[in-house]
Amino acid sequence: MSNLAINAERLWGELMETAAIGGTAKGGICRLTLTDLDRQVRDWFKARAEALGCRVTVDDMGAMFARREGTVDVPPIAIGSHLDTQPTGGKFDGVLGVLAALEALRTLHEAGYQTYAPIEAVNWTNEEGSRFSPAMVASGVFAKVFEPAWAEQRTDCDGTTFRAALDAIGYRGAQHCGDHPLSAFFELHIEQGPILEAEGKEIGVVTGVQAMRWFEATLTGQDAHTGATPMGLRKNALLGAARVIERVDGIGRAAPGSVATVGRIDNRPNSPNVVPGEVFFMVDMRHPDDAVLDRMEAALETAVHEICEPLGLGVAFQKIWHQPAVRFNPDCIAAVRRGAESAGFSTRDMISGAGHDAAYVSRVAPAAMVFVPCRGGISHNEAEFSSKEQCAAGAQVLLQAVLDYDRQLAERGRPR
Ligand code: HGY
Ligand code: MN
Ligand code: MN
Repeated sequence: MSNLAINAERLWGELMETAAIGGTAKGGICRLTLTDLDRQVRDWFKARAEALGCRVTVDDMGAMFARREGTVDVPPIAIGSHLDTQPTGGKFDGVLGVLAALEALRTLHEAGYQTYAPIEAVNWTNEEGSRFSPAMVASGVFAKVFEPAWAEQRTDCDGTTFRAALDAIGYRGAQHCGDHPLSAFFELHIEQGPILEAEGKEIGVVTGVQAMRWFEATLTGQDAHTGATPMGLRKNALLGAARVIERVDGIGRAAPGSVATVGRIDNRPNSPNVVPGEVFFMVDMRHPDDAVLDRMEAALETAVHEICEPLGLGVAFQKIWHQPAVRFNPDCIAAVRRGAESAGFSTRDMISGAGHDAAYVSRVAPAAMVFVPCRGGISHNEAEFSSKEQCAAGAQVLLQAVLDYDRQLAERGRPR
Protein backbone atom coordinates (compact mmCIF):
# COMPACT_ATOMS: atom_id res chain seq x y z
CA MET A 1 0.00 0.00 0.00
CA SER A 2 1.38 3.45 -0.91
CA ASN A 3 2.91 5.55 1.84
CA LEU A 4 1.08 8.66 0.70
CA ALA A 5 -0.23 10.57 3.72
CA ILE A 6 -2.82 13.31 3.72
CA ASN A 7 -1.98 16.52 5.56
CA ALA A 8 -4.15 16.54 8.69
CA GLU A 9 -3.34 20.14 9.63
CA ARG A 10 -4.22 21.44 6.17
CA LEU A 11 -7.51 19.50 6.10
CA TRP A 12 -8.47 20.79 9.53
CA GLY A 13 -7.51 24.35 8.59
CA GLU A 14 -9.75 24.22 5.52
CA LEU A 15 -12.63 22.74 7.49
CA MET A 16 -12.42 25.66 9.89
CA GLU A 17 -11.89 28.17 7.05
CA THR A 18 -14.98 27.04 5.11
CA ALA A 19 -17.02 26.80 8.33
CA ALA A 20 -16.84 30.59 8.44
CA ILE A 21 -18.89 30.76 5.22
CA GLY A 22 -22.32 30.79 6.82
CA GLY A 23 -20.88 30.32 10.29
CA THR A 24 -23.38 30.77 13.15
CA ALA A 25 -22.91 32.24 16.62
CA LYS A 26 -23.32 28.78 18.15
CA GLY A 27 -20.42 27.38 16.10
CA GLY A 28 -22.43 25.71 13.38
CA ILE A 29 -23.10 26.58 9.74
CA CYS A 30 -26.23 27.86 8.01
CA ARG A 31 -25.33 27.55 4.31
CA LEU A 32 -28.52 26.52 2.52
CA THR A 33 -28.21 25.20 -0.99
CA LEU A 34 -28.08 27.69 -3.89
CA THR A 35 -27.83 30.74 -1.65
CA ASP A 36 -25.07 33.29 -2.01
CA LEU A 37 -23.24 31.56 0.85
CA ASP A 38 -23.36 28.34 -1.18
CA ARG A 39 -21.93 30.29 -4.12
CA GLN A 40 -19.09 31.55 -1.94
CA VAL A 41 -18.07 28.07 -0.79
CA ARG A 42 -18.40 26.75 -4.34
CA ASP A 43 -16.10 29.53 -5.58
CA TRP A 44 -13.68 28.61 -2.79
CA PHE A 45 -13.71 24.93 -3.78
CA LYS A 46 -13.30 25.71 -7.50
CA ALA A 47 -10.36 28.06 -6.89
CA ARG A 48 -8.47 25.53 -4.77
CA ALA A 49 -9.11 22.69 -7.18
CA GLU A 50 -7.91 24.78 -10.13
CA ALA A 51 -4.84 25.82 -8.15
CA LEU A 52 -3.99 22.09 -8.13
CA GLY A 53 -4.27 21.95 -11.89
CA CYS A 54 -7.68 20.28 -11.83
CA ARG A 55 -10.20 20.99 -14.55
CA VAL A 56 -13.53 21.91 -12.90
CA THR A 57 -16.77 21.19 -14.77
CA VAL A 58 -20.32 21.90 -13.59
CA ASP A 59 -23.50 20.17 -14.76
CA ASP A 60 -27.01 21.60 -15.18
CA MET A 61 -27.94 20.64 -11.62
CA GLY A 62 -24.91 22.53 -10.31
CA ALA A 63 -22.92 19.42 -9.42
CA MET A 64 -19.20 20.24 -9.56
CA PHE A 65 -16.45 17.85 -10.75
CA ALA A 66 -12.76 18.73 -10.16
CA ARG A 67 -10.75 16.37 -12.38
CA ARG A 68 -7.14 15.19 -11.99
CA GLU A 69 -6.09 13.21 -15.07
CA GLY A 70 -4.89 9.60 -14.83
CA THR A 71 -2.67 7.62 -17.20
CA VAL A 72 -5.59 6.22 -19.20
CA ASP A 73 -8.82 7.80 -20.35
CA VAL A 74 -11.34 5.67 -18.47
CA PRO A 75 -14.28 7.07 -16.47
CA PRO A 76 -12.97 8.71 -13.31
CA ILE A 77 -13.04 7.42 -9.77
CA ALA A 78 -15.10 10.11 -8.03
CA ILE A 79 -14.80 11.11 -4.38
CA GLY A 80 -16.89 13.75 -2.68
CA SER A 81 -20.06 14.72 -0.87
CA HIS A 82 -21.94 18.04 -0.43
CA LEU A 83 -21.20 21.63 0.66
CA ASP A 84 -24.77 22.66 1.51
CA THR A 85 -25.92 22.47 5.14
CA GLN A 86 -29.01 22.35 7.30
CA PRO A 87 -30.22 25.69 8.75
CA THR A 88 -28.62 24.70 12.06
CA GLY A 89 -25.98 22.47 10.51
CA GLY A 90 -22.57 21.49 11.84
CA LYS A 91 -19.04 22.01 10.57
CA PHE A 92 -18.58 18.49 9.20
CA ASP A 93 -21.76 17.08 7.59
CA GLY A 94 -20.99 16.88 3.86
CA VAL A 95 -18.13 19.35 3.82
CA LEU A 96 -15.72 16.81 5.35
CA GLY A 97 -16.28 14.55 2.35
CA VAL A 98 -15.63 17.31 -0.18
CA LEU A 99 -12.56 18.75 1.57
CA ALA A 100 -11.11 15.28 2.16
CA ALA A 101 -11.51 14.64 -1.57
CA LEU A 102 -9.66 17.89 -2.29
CA GLU A 103 -6.96 16.89 0.21
CA ALA A 104 -6.58 13.50 -1.48
CA LEU A 105 -6.08 15.21 -4.87
CA ARG A 106 -3.56 17.59 -3.29
CA THR A 107 -1.64 14.70 -1.72
CA LEU A 108 -1.45 12.92 -5.08
CA HIS A 109 -0.42 16.15 -6.80
CA GLU A 110 2.36 16.95 -4.32
CA ALA A 111 3.70 13.40 -4.58
CA GLY A 112 3.49 13.48 -8.38
CA TYR A 113 1.63 10.19 -8.05
CA GLN A 114 0.05 9.12 -11.33
CA THR A 115 -3.14 7.12 -10.92
CA TYR A 116 -4.40 4.73 -13.60
CA ALA A 117 -7.84 6.36 -13.75
CA PRO A 118 -8.65 10.06 -13.51
CA ILE A 119 -9.76 11.07 -10.01
CA GLU A 120 -12.54 13.65 -9.53
CA ALA A 121 -13.54 15.53 -6.39
CA VAL A 122 -17.32 16.13 -6.44
CA ASN A 123 -19.72 18.58 -4.78
CA TRP A 124 -23.36 17.45 -5.17
CA THR A 125 -26.05 20.12 -5.14
CA ASN A 126 -28.85 20.11 -2.53
CA GLU A 127 -27.98 16.97 -0.63
CA GLU A 128 -29.78 18.22 2.47
CA GLY A 129 -33.22 18.74 0.98
CA SER A 130 -33.89 21.44 3.57
CA ARG A 131 -34.50 24.39 1.24
CA PHE A 132 -35.72 22.31 -1.73
CA SER A 133 -37.21 18.92 -0.84
CA PRO A 134 -36.53 16.07 -1.19
CA ALA A 135 -32.91 15.39 -0.25
CA MET A 136 -30.09 14.35 -2.62
CA VAL A 137 -31.69 16.06 -5.62
CA ALA A 138 -28.63 16.45 -7.89
CA SER A 139 -27.33 12.94 -7.24
CA GLY A 140 -30.89 11.72 -7.75
CA VAL A 141 -31.04 13.36 -11.19
CA PHE A 142 -27.52 12.02 -11.89
CA ALA A 143 -28.82 8.50 -11.15
CA LYS A 144 -31.93 9.12 -13.32
CA VAL A 145 -34.27 8.79 -10.31
CA PHE A 146 -35.58 12.34 -10.66
CA GLU A 147 -36.45 14.00 -13.97
CA PRO A 148 -34.42 17.22 -14.41
CA ALA A 149 -37.60 19.21 -15.17
CA TRP A 150 -39.19 17.99 -11.91
CA ALA A 151 -36.09 18.84 -9.90
CA GLU A 152 -35.73 22.30 -11.47
CA GLN A 153 -39.29 23.20 -10.51
CA ARG A 154 -38.98 22.30 -6.81
CA THR A 155 -39.70 25.44 -4.82
CA ASP A 156 -38.56 26.72 -1.46
CA CYS A 157 -40.93 28.20 1.13
CA ASP A 158 -40.73 31.59 -0.64
CA GLY A 159 -41.77 30.06 -3.97
CA THR A 160 -38.30 30.37 -5.54
CA THR A 161 -37.58 27.47 -7.91
CA PHE A 162 -34.42 25.34 -7.78
CA ARG A 163 -33.62 26.52 -11.31
CA ALA A 164 -34.00 30.22 -10.52
CA ALA A 165 -31.81 29.85 -7.44
CA LEU A 166 -29.19 27.90 -9.41
CA ASP A 167 -29.13 30.59 -12.10
CA ALA A 168 -28.97 33.34 -9.47
CA ILE A 169 -25.65 31.99 -8.17
CA GLY A 170 -24.33 31.30 -11.66
CA TYR A 171 -23.78 27.56 -11.19
CA ARG A 172 -25.95 25.98 -13.88
CA GLY A 173 -23.38 24.31 -16.09
CA ALA A 174 -23.73 23.08 -19.65
CA GLN A 175 -23.34 19.34 -19.06
CA HIS A 176 -26.56 17.36 -18.61
CA CYS A 177 -26.56 15.96 -15.09
CA GLY A 178 -25.84 12.25 -15.42
CA ASP A 179 -23.95 12.43 -18.74
CA HIS A 180 -20.80 11.79 -16.75
CA PRO A 181 -19.84 8.11 -16.45
CA LEU A 182 -17.93 7.12 -13.33
CA SER A 183 -15.74 4.07 -12.64
CA ALA A 184 -16.63 4.29 -8.95
CA PHE A 185 -17.70 6.70 -6.22
CA PHE A 186 -16.42 6.86 -2.64
CA GLU A 187 -17.88 9.20 -0.01
CA LEU A 188 -16.41 10.07 3.38
CA HIS A 189 -18.96 11.29 5.93
CA ILE A 190 -19.37 11.63 9.67
CA GLU A 191 -21.59 8.83 10.99
CA GLN A 192 -24.21 11.21 12.39
CA GLY A 193 -25.10 8.52 14.91
CA PRO A 194 -23.61 7.05 18.12
CA ILE A 195 -22.38 3.58 17.11
CA LEU A 196 -18.69 4.10 16.23
CA GLU A 197 -18.06 6.26 19.30
CA ALA A 198 -19.94 3.86 21.60
CA GLU A 199 -17.93 0.89 20.33
CA GLY A 200 -14.63 2.75 20.19
CA LYS A 201 -14.18 2.07 16.47
CA GLU A 202 -12.23 4.52 14.33
CA ILE A 203 -13.68 3.82 10.86
CA GLY A 204 -17.12 2.71 9.66
CA VAL A 205 -17.04 0.50 6.58
CA VAL A 206 -20.42 1.47 5.19
CA THR A 207 -22.09 -1.42 3.37
CA GLY A 208 -25.40 0.29 2.60
CA VAL A 209 -28.03 2.93 3.43
CA GLN A 210 -31.42 2.33 5.03
CA ALA A 211 -34.67 2.97 3.17
CA MET A 212 -36.33 6.36 3.65
CA ARG A 213 -39.57 8.08 2.63
CA TRP A 214 -40.93 11.60 2.98
CA PHE A 215 -44.60 12.62 2.99
CA GLU A 216 -46.37 15.98 2.76
CA ALA A 217 -49.72 16.61 4.47
CA THR A 218 -52.01 19.62 4.40
CA LEU A 219 -54.92 19.56 6.88
CA THR A 220 -57.70 22.03 6.16
CA GLY A 221 -60.19 23.15 8.82
CA GLN A 222 -61.63 26.62 9.36
CA ASP A 223 -60.10 29.82 10.70
CA ALA A 224 -62.29 30.96 13.60
CA HIS A 225 -62.31 33.30 16.58
CA THR A 226 -60.71 31.64 19.62
CA GLY A 227 -62.99 33.55 21.99
CA ALA A 228 -66.35 33.28 20.29
CA THR A 229 -66.20 29.78 18.79
CA PRO A 230 -67.43 26.96 21.07
CA MET A 231 -65.06 23.97 21.29
CA GLY A 232 -67.59 21.64 19.67
CA LEU A 233 -67.97 23.83 16.58
CA ARG A 234 -64.31 24.10 15.65
CA LYS A 235 -62.36 22.60 12.75
CA ASN A 236 -58.93 22.97 14.29
CA ALA A 237 -56.22 21.91 11.81
CA LEU A 238 -53.44 22.26 14.39
CA LEU A 239 -55.23 19.90 16.79
CA GLY A 240 -55.41 17.35 13.98
CA ALA A 241 -51.71 17.81 13.20
CA ALA A 242 -50.80 17.44 16.87
CA ARG A 243 -52.62 14.11 17.09
CA VAL A 244 -51.02 12.88 13.85
CA ILE A 245 -47.56 13.89 15.10
CA GLU A 246 -48.14 11.84 18.26
CA ARG A 247 -49.12 8.84 16.12
CA VAL A 248 -46.06 9.31 13.87
CA ASP A 249 -43.86 9.05 16.96
CA GLY A 250 -45.72 5.89 17.99
CA ILE A 251 -45.20 4.34 14.55
CA GLY A 252 -41.49 5.10 14.83
CA ARG A 253 -41.31 3.34 18.19
CA ALA A 254 -43.37 0.31 17.16
CA ALA A 255 -40.84 -1.49 14.93
CA PRO A 256 -37.28 -2.23 16.12
CA GLY A 257 -34.82 -0.09 14.17
CA SER A 258 -37.46 2.24 12.71
CA VAL A 259 -37.54 6.01 13.00
CA ALA A 260 -40.37 8.44 12.21
CA THR A 261 -40.34 12.19 12.60
CA VAL A 262 -42.25 15.35 11.83
CA GLY A 263 -39.57 18.02 11.52
CA ARG A 264 -41.32 20.69 9.49
CA ILE A 265 -44.70 22.28 10.22
CA ASP A 266 -46.36 25.44 8.96
CA ASN A 267 -49.35 26.54 11.02
CA ARG A 268 -51.65 29.05 9.29
CA PRO A 269 -52.49 31.81 10.06
CA ASN A 270 -50.39 31.22 13.21
CA SER A 271 -52.15 33.94 15.18
CA PRO A 272 -52.80 33.61 18.93
CA ASN A 273 -56.51 34.32 18.67
CA VAL A 274 -57.38 32.39 15.50
CA VAL A 275 -58.29 28.71 15.53
CA PRO A 276 -55.83 27.42 12.90
CA GLY A 277 -57.61 26.68 9.64
CA GLU A 278 -54.70 25.09 7.77
CA VAL A 279 -51.54 23.20 8.72
CA PHE A 280 -48.82 21.85 6.42
CA PHE A 281 -46.31 19.34 7.74
CA MET A 282 -43.78 16.76 6.48
CA VAL A 283 -43.13 13.24 7.74
CA ASP A 284 -39.75 11.46 7.51
CA MET A 285 -39.84 7.64 7.98
CA ARG A 286 -36.90 5.23 7.74
CA HIS A 287 -36.02 1.56 8.23
CA PRO A 288 -33.39 -0.82 6.84
CA ASP A 289 -36.17 -3.07 5.45
CA ASP A 290 -38.51 -1.72 2.75
CA ALA A 291 -41.26 -4.17 3.78
CA VAL A 292 -41.32 -2.74 7.30
CA LEU A 293 -41.43 0.74 5.83
CA ASP A 294 -44.43 -0.32 3.73
CA ARG A 295 -46.27 -1.20 6.94
CA MET A 296 -45.22 2.07 8.59
CA GLU A 297 -46.47 4.00 5.56
CA ALA A 298 -49.83 2.19 5.68
CA ALA A 299 -50.17 2.91 9.39
CA LEU A 300 -49.44 6.59 8.76
CA GLU A 301 -52.04 6.89 6.02
CA THR A 302 -54.65 5.20 8.23
CA ALA A 303 -53.80 7.47 11.15
CA VAL A 304 -54.12 10.67 9.14
CA HIS A 305 -57.64 9.82 7.98
CA GLU A 306 -58.78 8.25 11.29
CA ILE A 307 -57.77 11.40 13.17
CA CYS A 308 -58.86 14.09 10.70
CA GLU A 309 -62.31 12.88 9.65
CA PRO A 310 -63.95 13.19 13.13
CA LEU A 311 -62.41 16.67 13.42
CA GLY A 312 -64.01 17.73 10.14
CA LEU A 313 -60.63 18.36 8.52
CA GLY A 314 -59.87 18.07 4.82
CA VAL A 315 -56.71 16.07 4.06
CA ALA A 316 -54.22 16.36 1.21
CA PHE A 317 -51.56 13.69 1.77
CA GLN A 318 -48.83 12.51 -0.60
CA LYS A 319 -45.51 10.71 -0.62
CA ILE A 320 -42.87 12.93 -2.22
CA TRP A 321 -39.80 10.78 -1.72
CA HIS A 322 -39.28 7.00 -1.84
CA GLN A 323 -35.65 5.90 -1.49
CA PRO A 324 -35.32 2.09 -1.19
CA ALA A 325 -32.65 0.47 0.96
CA VAL A 326 -29.22 0.50 -0.74
CA ARG A 327 -26.46 -2.14 -0.73
CA PHE A 328 -23.06 -0.84 -1.82
CA ASN A 329 -20.64 -2.55 -4.22
CA PRO A 330 -18.57 -5.40 -2.67
CA ASP A 331 -15.35 -4.38 -4.47
CA CYS A 332 -15.70 -0.81 -3.20
CA ILE A 333 -16.50 -2.03 0.31
CA ALA A 334 -13.42 -4.24 0.21
CA ALA A 335 -11.30 -1.28 -0.92
CA VAL A 336 -12.55 0.76 2.05
CA ARG A 337 -11.89 -2.11 4.46
CA ARG A 338 -8.37 -2.73 3.12
CA GLY A 339 -7.70 1.02 3.14
CA ALA A 340 -8.67 1.26 6.79
CA GLU A 341 -6.85 -1.88 7.90
CA SER A 342 -3.64 -0.99 6.03
CA ALA A 343 -3.74 2.44 7.69
CA GLY A 344 -4.03 0.69 11.04
CA PHE A 345 -7.52 1.81 12.03
CA SER A 346 -10.11 -0.30 13.83
CA THR A 347 -13.23 -0.83 11.72
CA ARG A 348 -16.86 -1.83 11.95
CA ASP A 349 -19.24 -2.68 9.12
CA MET A 350 -22.47 -0.69 9.26
CA ILE A 351 -25.36 0.68 7.24
CA SER A 352 -26.13 4.37 7.22
CA GLY A 353 -29.18 5.78 9.02
CA ALA A 354 -28.76 9.05 7.17
CA GLY A 355 -29.20 9.49 3.45
CA HIS A 356 -26.17 10.32 1.30
CA ASP A 357 -25.43 11.09 -2.34
CA ALA A 358 -23.60 7.75 -2.55
CA ALA A 359 -27.01 6.09 -2.10
CA TYR A 360 -28.15 7.41 -5.48
CA VAL A 361 -24.79 7.37 -7.23
CA SER A 362 -24.56 3.62 -6.38
CA ARG A 363 -27.33 3.06 -8.92
CA VAL A 364 -25.06 4.16 -11.81
CA ALA A 365 -21.57 3.38 -10.50
CA PRO A 366 -19.97 1.03 -7.96
CA ALA A 367 -19.91 2.94 -4.67
CA ALA A 368 -19.17 2.70 -0.95
CA MET A 369 -18.71 5.02 2.01
CA VAL A 370 -16.31 5.67 4.84
CA PHE A 371 -17.63 6.85 8.22
CA VAL A 372 -15.83 8.54 11.08
CA PRO A 373 -17.32 9.02 14.56
CA CYS A 374 -18.88 12.29 15.66
CA ARG A 375 -19.14 13.34 19.30
CA GLY A 376 -22.22 11.90 20.98
CA GLY A 377 -23.50 10.90 17.54
CA ILE A 378 -24.87 14.43 17.27
CA SER A 379 -25.44 15.90 13.79
CA HIS A 380 -27.86 18.29 12.08
CA ASN A 381 -26.96 20.35 15.12
CA GLU A 382 -24.56 23.29 15.55
CA ALA A 383 -22.69 21.31 18.21
CA GLU A 384 -21.71 18.61 15.65
CA PHE A 385 -18.04 17.72 16.16
CA SER A 386 -15.39 15.32 14.93
CA SER A 387 -11.77 15.75 15.98
CA LYS A 388 -8.84 16.67 13.74
CA GLU A 389 -7.56 13.11 14.19
CA GLN A 390 -10.91 11.55 13.29
CA CYS A 391 -11.25 13.73 10.17
CA ALA A 392 -7.68 12.92 9.14
CA ALA A 393 -8.26 9.19 9.66
CA GLY A 394 -11.29 9.33 7.39
CA ALA A 395 -9.44 11.27 4.72
CA GLN A 396 -6.50 8.86 4.84
CA VAL A 397 -8.81 5.86 4.43
CA LEU A 398 -10.61 7.62 1.57
CA LEU A 399 -7.29 8.15 -0.22
CA GLN A 400 -6.17 4.58 0.35
CA ALA A 401 -9.51 3.14 -0.75
CA VAL A 402 -9.27 5.14 -3.98
CA LEU A 403 -5.71 3.94 -4.63
CA ASP A 404 -6.77 0.37 -3.89
CA TYR A 405 -9.68 0.60 -6.30
CA ASP A 406 -7.48 2.32 -8.88
CA ARG A 407 -5.15 -0.68 -8.72
CA GLN A 408 -8.15 -2.99 -9.17
CA LEU A 409 -9.08 -1.04 -12.32
CA ALA A 410 -5.51 -1.19 -13.61
CA GLU A 411 -5.40 -4.96 -13.05
CA ARG A 412 -8.67 -5.41 -14.92
CA GLY A 413 -7.53 -3.03 -17.64
CA ARG A 414 -4.32 -4.92 -18.35
CA PRO A 415 -4.56 -7.27 -21.32
CA ARG A 416 -5.02 -10.82 -19.95
O1 HGY B 1 -31.88 13.31 5.25
C1 HGY B 1 -30.74 12.85 5.33
O2 HGY B 1 -30.54 11.76 5.83
C2 HGY B 1 -29.57 13.63 4.81
O3 HGY B 1 -28.97 14.29 5.88
N1 HGY B 1 -29.96 14.57 3.79
MN1 MN C 1 -24.62 14.86 4.70
MN1 MN D 1 -27.17 16.26 6.49
